[in-house]
Amino acid sequence: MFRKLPIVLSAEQLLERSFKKAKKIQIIDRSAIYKKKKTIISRTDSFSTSIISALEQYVKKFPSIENLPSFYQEIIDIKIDINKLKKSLGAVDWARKTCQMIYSKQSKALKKSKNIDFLIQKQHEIYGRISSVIKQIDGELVALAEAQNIMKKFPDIHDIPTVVIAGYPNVGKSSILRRLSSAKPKIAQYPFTTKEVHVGHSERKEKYVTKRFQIIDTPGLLDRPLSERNEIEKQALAALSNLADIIVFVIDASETCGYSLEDQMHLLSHIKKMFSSSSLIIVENKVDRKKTSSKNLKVSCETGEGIDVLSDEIFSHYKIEDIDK
Ligand SMILES: Nc1nc2c(ncn2[C@@H]2O[C@H](COP(=O)(O)OP(=O)(O)OP(=O)(O)O)[C@@H](O)[C@H]2O)c(=O)[nH]1
Ligand SMILES: [Mg+2]
Repeated sequence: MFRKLPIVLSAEQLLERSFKKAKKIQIIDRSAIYKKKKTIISRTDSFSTSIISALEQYVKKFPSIENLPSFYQEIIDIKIDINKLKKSLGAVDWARKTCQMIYSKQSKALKKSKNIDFLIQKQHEIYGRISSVIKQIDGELVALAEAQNIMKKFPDIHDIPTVVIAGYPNVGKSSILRRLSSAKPKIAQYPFTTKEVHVGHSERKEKYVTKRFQIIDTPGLLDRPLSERNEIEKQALAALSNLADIIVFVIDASETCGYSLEDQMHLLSHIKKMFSSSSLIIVENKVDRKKTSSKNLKVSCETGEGIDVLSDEIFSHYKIEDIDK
């Protein structure tokens, strides 16, 4: 969704690129004076318009945050300082307008004169004034490029039935996504391996209907108040609140994740209350290590036990009216 954002250059890069492009221009004319005059005008034209149009693209192609799906709005809010971003966009737009003004005013004077010294002087004036405007917004251009780099890495989320896998850190959420889809999230034996949301897909053809789910692996959540949650945990909550039709809550009863079953159950009761409109599937993972007598679904990502049953359970929640979503 954000992959096609234009590459935002720093002030120095933008000026260098525009100067280089302008320098290559050489106009041919039988009259030596006209040749010089036309070349100066053409180079000044090229320099100014390439800067103005780059600045225009940066602002125009930047997605309007208010019109984005709510999940992205929340993730942007977590990962990017929106006020700073708005300020940067405003500054870039101000620079575009200022450069446009400098260029239109001065280029009229250029076109009228035949005095080469005057033309060169005017050309340098335009170069100098535009360069100084661009240098003034260097910080904003860098901030915009940083914001875009973060956004380009956002997962591609679609408006289709969605399963969100959640639970304490290290309980096996990413292992479950790997088992249920072809996605390959990183798996490791330490908490907070997953630092952002990952997406996989699972589909089944049943008679004439293709049932397709988007499955989202989230970073681990600790059982603590929102005000104490870190940026990584907040992304999990953003996925749960904005995307989850079904929540697969993963428990590690073996406690090899490093967290007690009691704490995990406490988090579960919070999740139940917070996201009561989503369907909930409770899964005990790592049953190769410990199997409890609870009624929860039991799986092992190590041996594959129970994965088919989990998949059946997920697809049993598929609503036919969701097909057109
Ligand atoms: N024995 C056993 N180990 C498992 C099982 N599932 C996952 N693990 C191991 O548990 C550890 C954590 O697995 P992950 O899938 O990374 O867990 P996670 O919940 O995604 O972890 P975070 O991203 O850090 O929150 C890894 O060392 C896995 O190999 C299982 O069913 N049995
Ligand atoms: Mg993980």
